[in-house]
Formats: sequence, structure tokens, C-alpha cells
Amino acid sequence: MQLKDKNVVVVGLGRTGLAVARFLHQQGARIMATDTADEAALGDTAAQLRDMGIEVELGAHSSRVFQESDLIVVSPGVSHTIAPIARARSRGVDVVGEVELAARFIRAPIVAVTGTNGKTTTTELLGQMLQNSGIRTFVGGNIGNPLIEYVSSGQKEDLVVAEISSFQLDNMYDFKADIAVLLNITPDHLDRYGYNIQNYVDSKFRIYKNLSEDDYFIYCSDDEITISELERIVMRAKQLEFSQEKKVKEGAYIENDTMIVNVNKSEMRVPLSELALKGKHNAYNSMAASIASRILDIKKEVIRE
Ligand code: UMA
Repeated sequence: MQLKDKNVVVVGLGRTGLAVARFLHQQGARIMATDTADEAALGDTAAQLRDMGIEVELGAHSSRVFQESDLIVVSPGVSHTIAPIARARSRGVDVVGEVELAARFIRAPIVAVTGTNGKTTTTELLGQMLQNSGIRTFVGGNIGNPLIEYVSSGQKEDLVVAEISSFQLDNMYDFKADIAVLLNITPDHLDRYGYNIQNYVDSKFRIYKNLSEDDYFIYCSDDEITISELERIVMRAKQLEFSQEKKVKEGAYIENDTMIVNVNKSEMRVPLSELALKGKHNAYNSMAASIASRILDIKKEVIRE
């Protein structure tokens, strides 16, 4: 993707917006940055942007800023439905979130972790398993460090593990994970979704949209919303499930207080008492991270550790 001399608007100037602006500046784009907050609320961000020669608009998102744009990059905290963004999209302008933009420059395989609860824990756990196995792994996303920072840094890791929120998914189109993990879905952030749970479910399920037959979709088969949605869609990826209520053919389940992970016809068993993270929810998180690790051929001893 060529960004040099493109007119790009950065919407929202929190951690994501600043990181996006730095990246675009590095790429030689012509940048306009806009945030509804005032100067004081943004700390020294506006000053940092101006030092890079970037025009900053504060207190509103005026139409003027969006007029000549070739690309608009939206922060997760900014709704994808606000008027100036909707208008630009209807004019055919490319409107993307920071994760979508970053993914266009990431060459390493991506494991994307989403779900209402447990995303951060699972992302960290999986990142730790991979790093301990010697795989050079960047861990980022909603967890706190935007993926675009990884792209700007020029780092080239073997793998990226990304925590992805529904807000980020709303502005993701071509993003494709190699392994997607959907932990669970319960009503959350409904104010951003017109108080309609289906809009939130649709957002979460954007994670599967570009998965191919060679990719993996890991999900919790105890989660009613996930199961009923899976019945409605066509999933091309290989599916692996995890459950605490029943034995599963491929994936992970609990039997006699032991977590059993069965991937590629190879089984590993870990007594629940040995899991570092205690409790039912963490058992789910451990199952999801272990399945992803086994798909990536991480040794059982490393996962167990
Ligand atoms: N803003 C506008 N216009 C609007 C709305 C907001 O300009 O219409 C501005 C605000 O004035 C503010 C800026 O946008 O200055 C904030 O942007 P942001 O909320 O996207 O904040 P960031 O600092 O960029 O943090 C975001 C994520 N925040 C949200 O999703 C709300 C962080 O997730 C994430 O760690 C970070 O990017 C790096 O990727 C936080 C979060 O609460 C932890 N996530 C939710 C969750 O986990 O449930 C989804």
C-alpha cells in the first residue's frame, strides 16, 4: 500500500491516533489529525503532532478536514457510524481502523484473539507460550500497544498475537488472521451497537470473514450465542472447539478435573490443579491458548510450563 503524498485523516488522537500519525508521517503521507477533545485533555499529543508538521483540529470533526481525503484511519474509541465518517464512506473514501491499516503491512502470520471476556489473559498466555518456545512473537492490539507501532518499528517477528476488540473489528475489511480465537460473546458495549445485540455479534464475527480453508477458527462450544451464529454462517476455516460441558473431537475439554487438549491426533493432559490461572473462566482461556499453541506445533512441555 502506497501512502506517500496521500491525504490521510487520523480520527481520534489517543494512543492509537498518535501511533498511526507517526507511521503515516514516516511513510510520507499528508496528514490531518482531528479529535473532539480540547488541547488540555490530550496532554502533549497535539504539540507532538504539530512538531511533525501535521495540521491538528480539536473540539470537533469538521467536514473541511475530510473533504480531500484519500484515506481515513479511525481510532477504536470513535464510532464507525459518526456522520463525517459515514459521509466519507458513502463518497467511496477508504475508511479503516488502525488494525486494518497495520495488517496491510504485516507479513508475519497473525493469531487474532477476540471475545467479550478473557481476551487480554488469553493473548498474554498465548504470547508467553510462543515466546517461551523460542518463536519471536509480537503481542499487541487492544491489550495496549497498537499493531501499527510494530509496523513503524520495522521489527520482523515470526508471529503476531493480537487482542482484537469489537471496536477494532468494526473498521476491519481485508484483515485475515491465520488463527482466529473467539472466546465468548455476552452483551457488552451495546451503546455503540444501537442497543442491538446482533450488531455486536456481527462485529465479533467479522473475525472469521476472510479465513480460508488453510486457517483455523477456535471457539467455545459452551457459548450459546457463538453456536447459534455458527449455524447461520458458512465457515471455510478448520474449526476447533473447547468446552467444559462435553467431550469434543478436536480441541479441548475437561474430564476428571483434567484439561485434555487434542489437536492433530495428539493429546495432552493437564490436571486443572496445575493450571497457573485458576477458576472456570481461566480454564477456558487456558484451553483456547493451548489449542492455538498446539496448532502452531508448540511442544507440550512448553505449554504445560
Ligand atoms: N474521540 C474523537 N471522536 C469521537 C470519539 C472519541 O475524537 O467520536 C477521541 C477522544 O477524544 C480521545 C480519542 O478519541 O482523545 C481516544 O481514542 P480511543 O478511545 O480509541 O483510545 P486509544 O488511547 O487509542 O485506545 C485504544 C483502545 N480504546 C478503546 O477501544 C476505547 C484501547 O483499548 C487500546 O488498548 C488501544 O487503542 C491500543 O490498541 C482500551 C479499551 O477499553 C483498553 N478497549 C475496550 C475493551 O477492552 O473492552 C474495547
